[in-house]
Amino acid sequence: MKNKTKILIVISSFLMIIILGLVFVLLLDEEDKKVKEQNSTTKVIEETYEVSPEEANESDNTTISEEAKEDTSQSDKPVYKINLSMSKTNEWESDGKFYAQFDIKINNKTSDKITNWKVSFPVSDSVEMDNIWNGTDKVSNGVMVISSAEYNQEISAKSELKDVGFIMYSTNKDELNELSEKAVLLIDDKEYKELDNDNKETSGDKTSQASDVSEEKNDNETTEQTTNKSQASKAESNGKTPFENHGKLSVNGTDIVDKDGNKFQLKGLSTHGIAWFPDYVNKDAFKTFRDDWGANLIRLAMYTDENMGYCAGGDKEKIKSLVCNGVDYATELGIYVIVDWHILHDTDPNIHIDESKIFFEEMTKKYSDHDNVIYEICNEPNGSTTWDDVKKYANEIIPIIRKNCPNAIIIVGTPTWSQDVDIASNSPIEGYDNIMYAIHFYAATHTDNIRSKVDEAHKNGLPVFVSEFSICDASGNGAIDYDQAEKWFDLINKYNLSYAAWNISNKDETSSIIVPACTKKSDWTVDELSDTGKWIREQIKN
Ligand code: IDC
Repeated sequence: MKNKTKILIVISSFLMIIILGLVFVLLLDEEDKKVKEQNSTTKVIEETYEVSPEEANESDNTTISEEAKEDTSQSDKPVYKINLSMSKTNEWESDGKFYAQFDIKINNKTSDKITNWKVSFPVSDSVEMDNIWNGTDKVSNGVMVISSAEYNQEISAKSELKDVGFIMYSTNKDELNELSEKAVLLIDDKEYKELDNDNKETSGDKTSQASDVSEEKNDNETTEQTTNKSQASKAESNGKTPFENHGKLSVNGTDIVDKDGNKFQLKGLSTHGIAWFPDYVNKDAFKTFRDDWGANLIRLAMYTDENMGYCAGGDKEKIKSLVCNGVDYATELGIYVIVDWHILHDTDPNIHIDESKIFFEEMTKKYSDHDNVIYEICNEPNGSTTWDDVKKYANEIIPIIRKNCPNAIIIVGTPTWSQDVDIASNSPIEGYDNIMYAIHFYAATHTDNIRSKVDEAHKNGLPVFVSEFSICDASGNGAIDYDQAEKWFDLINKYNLSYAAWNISNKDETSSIIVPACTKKSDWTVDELSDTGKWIREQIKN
């Protein structure tokens, strides 16, 4: 019995040890879990503090920004091929004023680059701009217009412009909240409305909205096409563009002839200085001249020496890109275009000959396959500049152009503000085809004595081009002389002279074809044309 008792005691003690061991292991496990949990909490806390205070603020901003995006209901906006998103990314209050920060993004989904973008929205007097980056702001007549900075005017095909932003403040918080909804994208100064059909397969309400919108697009397209068709038929009677009908031009005797050898007359308008009036270099303006005026020519006047001209401190790249845009628009519209090296104040073209060489080398290389481009190498030699001086210059510039464009028409300016075609006709430039000579007139100043120079030149077989004229006096201002203007046009038509009227702008001077009060940059009604504009339109139309 004693032994049995001993065995029982040993067994129960053994069991007790096992049980105690198990309890101990369980307790340890619990403890371990707690420690692990504690560790992981610490880790979360550590991770939280791994974010720097600035970054923490940014993430706060992100939260605000998401709310703000909802707040601005970007998602309800139609999606365009070039889509604007202006969203409020932050807001705060300070000194009793409400501040809001906005981001502008422009997504260019098209295959064309954008060169003139603006964003506009109405503002009341209570809203002020505090700060803007990567853009410029201007308020006029209660409309805020945000334009590009110098370096982000261009948005390449299939790319998005970001990083433009601004902060505005107001005492009226509601107005700030509504700005995004009211923002409109302007491309080439016209509200952009071409919808992106590929984006209509979105969810929920958006789908129905998008399909509504896409119907709207179809309507728009129909209108646009009708307009295009009727406008194209106005361009030339068979519905084709001037270039489609007449192609590469050349000079035959005193005439310009087209690809089929038929006499041809170029009729159109000259810009004012493109650096001063850049907004008129736009496709819709050129289209208006082609379709509403019946013009087949645009002259791009690039001043070389006047106030911030190309060789006088102007932004060369910017000015050059205006020339290139102008050439591109004219080409797309099937019209002819003159690239004009507009000397004036710099009386002798030899003064800037080095820059002229570089310019024409670059332009003719770029447009070597463009048969619609004409090069005018010196607008108006004047002062003591002689025809020999001009010939010396021309004989250096023409070979540069000829290397890239063996047949392009070249217009050479003549002394005395391009009046001395008679002198040129006695000693024309030799060794090249397709050279023409500029005659310029301002009808209230230049009358019979200058017309007789044209008669003389014509008699001598000189091909003359009226690459600039107006019907007021030689200052570009003063009264119109309709009688003299009629006489000039009799001569123009008698000799089948091609011409470009000075000038496409609304500057407050008689020669501007648009009235000063009109700020439209295309699609002008007759009422928006100055007296000069109205008269010249009639000449071109006939
Ligand atoms: C004039 C412009 C005027 C501008 C001035 C600059 O009309 O707004 O301030 O140039 O000097 C020309 C020139 C042409 C002149 C025009 C009228 O080719 O540049 O434009 N003109 O003066 N030759 C004769 C007249």
